[in-house]
Amino acid sequence: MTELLARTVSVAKQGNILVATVDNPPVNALSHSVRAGLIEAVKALEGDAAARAMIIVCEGRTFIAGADIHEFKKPMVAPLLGEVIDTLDAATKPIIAAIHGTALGGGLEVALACSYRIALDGAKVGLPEVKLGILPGSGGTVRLPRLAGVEQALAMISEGGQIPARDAREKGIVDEVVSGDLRSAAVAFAAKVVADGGKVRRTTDLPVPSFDPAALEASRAALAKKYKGFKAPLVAVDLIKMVTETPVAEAIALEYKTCKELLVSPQSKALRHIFAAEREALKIDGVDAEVKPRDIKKVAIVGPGTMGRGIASCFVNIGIPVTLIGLTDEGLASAVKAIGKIYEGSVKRGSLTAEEMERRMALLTTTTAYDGISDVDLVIEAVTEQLDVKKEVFAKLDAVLRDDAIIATNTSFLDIEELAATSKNATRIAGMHFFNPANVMKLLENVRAAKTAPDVLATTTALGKRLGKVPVMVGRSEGFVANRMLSKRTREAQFLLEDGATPQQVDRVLTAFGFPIGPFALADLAGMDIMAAARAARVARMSPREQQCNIVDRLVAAGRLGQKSSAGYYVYDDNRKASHDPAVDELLDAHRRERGFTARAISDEEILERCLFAMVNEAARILDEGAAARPGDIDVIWTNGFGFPTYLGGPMFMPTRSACRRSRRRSTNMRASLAISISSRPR
Ligand code: T1G
Repeated sequence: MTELLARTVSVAKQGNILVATVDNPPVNALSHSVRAGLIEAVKALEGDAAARAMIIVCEGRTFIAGADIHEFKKPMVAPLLGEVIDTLDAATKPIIAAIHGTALGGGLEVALACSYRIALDGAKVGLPEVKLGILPGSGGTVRLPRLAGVEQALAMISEGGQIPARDAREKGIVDEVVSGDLRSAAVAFAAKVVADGGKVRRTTDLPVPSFDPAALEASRAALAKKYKGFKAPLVAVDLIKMVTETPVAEAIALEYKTCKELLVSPQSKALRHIFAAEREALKIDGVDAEVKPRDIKKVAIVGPGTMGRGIASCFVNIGIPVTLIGLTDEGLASAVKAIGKIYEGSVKRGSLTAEEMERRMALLTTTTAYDGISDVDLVIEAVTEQLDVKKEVFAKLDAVLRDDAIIATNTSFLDIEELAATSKNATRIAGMHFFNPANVMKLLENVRAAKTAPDVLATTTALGKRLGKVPVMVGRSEGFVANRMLSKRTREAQFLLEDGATPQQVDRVLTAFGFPIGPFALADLAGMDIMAAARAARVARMSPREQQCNIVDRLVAAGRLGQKSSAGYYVYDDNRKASHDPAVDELLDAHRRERGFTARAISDEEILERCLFAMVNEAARILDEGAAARPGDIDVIWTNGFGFPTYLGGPMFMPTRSACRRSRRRSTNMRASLAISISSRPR
C-alpha cells in the first residue's frame, strides 16, 4: 500500500487497482481539497502504467453529499467541480464509484462521470439541488437522462428526491448493488472490469432515450401546482428539454450557466438559509455538543385525544413501543381505531404494506392505569389544556416512574415552570409541543424549563430528529414562539376587519403571499369555540383594543363555529367548500358601529405589512427575552409549522431584504421599530 496524495483524498494501490479514498467529514462534501485531490487521483491513475482501474470510495457515513454548501458564499477556488468531472470523463482507464450512505448532487455527478457505479444495499442517490433553489451544475442533468430516461431524470431533478440503490439499479443509474464490505466488493468489481478488457464507458456517449414531450409539458403544470411559488422546479423542465435537444458540450455549458444564475437568486439564498438554520437549530444554547441524549426505547403517552393519537403513531412509526393511557376503555378503543384508520389509508394508497401496518399497531398498547409504565424512558402528557388536570397527571407520573424517566408536556401555551414546580424532580421536565396533525406536521417545538437537565434537552432534540421532525428548542413564554407570533398575526387580522377589510380580502392577500391558508380560513378550520377559549384564557393580559375586539365571541354567539358548524367567517357546503356569507358582513358592520369604527378601503400592501410585521415585531420581543436562541430558529418554526414559504426564508430572513440588511447592521430593534411604525398607522 503506498500513500500518494492529498489531505482529504488519499490513494492506495491494491494489485493493479488504485483505491482513491475521500475523507472529508461530516459528509465528504466537494470542498476545494477534495476537488483537487480527485483530479490528482485521476492523474495518478493515468500516470501509473501498471494501474488498470481505480475505485472512488468514501470514509465515514456517506459517499460525497454534494458541493460544499459552505463554499457558496465565498469566491470559488479552482479547480471547480466542472474540471473534476471533465477529468473523470476523460480518463482512459475505467473508474468505479463505490457508493454508501448517500450520493447527492455533485456527489452523484462525480459518480455519473465514472465508467461504473456500484452501491451498498441501503444507499441512496439523488440530485437534491432544487431543494436549495438551484439545479445540478456539473453534468447531472446531461448524464442522468442518458442512463435513467428523461421522465425519471426529470422527476429526480425537479423534486430532488433520493432513490434507494436497488431502484437505482433498476433504472440503470448504478450497475451493481452489493452488501458486506463495500471497499473489497468494489476492488473485486474493478478486477472483473479489467479482466473483461477494462472498457471505459462514458455516459455522455449514450444517446438521450426517446421520451413523450407531452409528458414533459404535463409535468410542468403538475410541478407548478405542487411547488407553488418555487422557481427551480419549473426551470428543471426547461433544462431537461434543452438537454434532449442540445449537443453534450453545449448542454453542459448551459446547465452550468443556469445553476450559477439560480445560485444568486433570492429563492436560493432563502432555501440555503433554511437548510443551514434547520441544522443550526439542533445546537442547543448552553448545552455542550458532547452531552449524550438518553436512549429512548419505551414511551407512554397520557391522553388518547387528537394530539395523543398522532404522537403515538409518530413513535410506533419508528419502532418504539407506546403505552397509551386514557380515562376510559371506550376512549382508548376509539383512539386505537383512529390510529388504525391512518394506516389503512396509507396501505390503500400503497405507501405502507399491510405487514408494516400490523407491526406498528402491535407496538401500541392501551391502559387506564398508571402502574404499568414504571419501566418507560419517556412520558408525553397530551391531556386537555387545563393546568390543574395536567398537574394531577404529573403527580401520578411522579409516583410510578423511574427517577431518570423524562416527563414531557405537549401543552401549546401553558406555563411549563408551573408544571415543573409540581414535580419531585424538575430536571426531568420538558416540553415537546407537536403540531396538529402530529403524525404529519414536521415541526416540533421543544420547550426548556429553568431546571431541565442538559441531557434531557439533548434527548428531546435527538428524538425529534429520530421521529423525522424538525426540532427547535424554545424557552418559557406564553404560547412559546409559534403560537405567540401567530396570535399577534391573528390579532392584527382582527383589527384589519375593524378597520374595513374583509375576511376574504385578508385571506386572499396572505395566500397570494404564499401561506397555504389565510388567518380566517384557519380559524374556521380550528373552530371558533377553540379560538374563543384561547381568547378567554388570555383576555386579562390583552391590550384594551384587543379586549374589545370580540369578533370571535360574536361569531360563537351566532352559532358560527367554523367548518364544524358549516359556518364561521365563511359558509361551507357539504364538500367543505368555503364561500362568502353576507351575514358575516352584517356581523362585522354591527361590531364596527358598536366599537365606533368607520370602515375604510384597505390596500393589500397594508394588509400584508401589518400581518407580517405584527409577527416580526413579536419575534423581536421573543429574541430580546431569549425565548428563542436565534432568528433562524424562528424561520425554521414558521416554515415547518405554519407553511411560511421556505423560498422566502422565513419571517426573520425575509422582511424587505434591504430593511433586513440595514436592521442586521443597525440592530434587531430596527425591524421592531419598522413594525411598530407600520402598526401604529392611524386606524
Ligand atoms: N456541504 C457542506 N456541509 C454539508 C453538506 C454539504 N453539501 N451537507 C451536509 N452538510 C453538513 C451539515 O451542515 C451538518 O453540519 C452536517 O453536514 C450533517 O448534516 C454542482 C451545486 C447528506 C443527507 O443538497 O441532504 O452539489 O450542522 O445534519 O441528517 O450540482 O445533510 O453538523 O455542522 O443534514 O445525516 C447538493 C445536502 C449540494 C445535500 C445528511 N447536496 N445534505 O443528512 O446530517 S449542491 C445536498 C443533506 C450541489 C452541484 C450542486 C444531508 C445529508 P453541522 P445533517 P443528516
